[in-house]
Amino acid sequence: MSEPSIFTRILKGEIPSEIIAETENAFAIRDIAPRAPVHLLVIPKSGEYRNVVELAAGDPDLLAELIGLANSVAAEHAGGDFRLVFNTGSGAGQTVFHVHGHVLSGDLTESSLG
Ligand code: DGP
Repeated sequence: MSEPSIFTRILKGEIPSEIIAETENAFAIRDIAPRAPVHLLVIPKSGEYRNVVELAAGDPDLLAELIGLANSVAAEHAGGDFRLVFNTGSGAGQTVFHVHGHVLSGDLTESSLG
């Protein structure tokens, strides 16, 4: 068994982070190092999928649930419009291998997820 991810530890309350919204199978938090005026993360509660490609292949309904959660947190925290980014692979800047989407909003001209 691999170690629980940082997001699993947040979900269990082992690492402090406010859960700002949740659905049956997913939750949302604020990114610890925001790179946009609004920078939230939407995360499946299960850490079994390492990236969005695995999630789409293994559980497309959960991917749809994640996108719905992104839409609702963007409506609540970002006025509606948002960018949804899934870094996929370390070469693309992924550092946590528990699939998560970055919900970005506000002035994005300076934002970079690299
Ligand atoms: P990525 O690079 O795509 O794997 O994004 C991982 C994100 O997770 C990164 O933007 C920072 C965020 N992050 C890492 N550790 C923590 C933490 O302990 N709390 C919160 N809220 N966010 C974290």
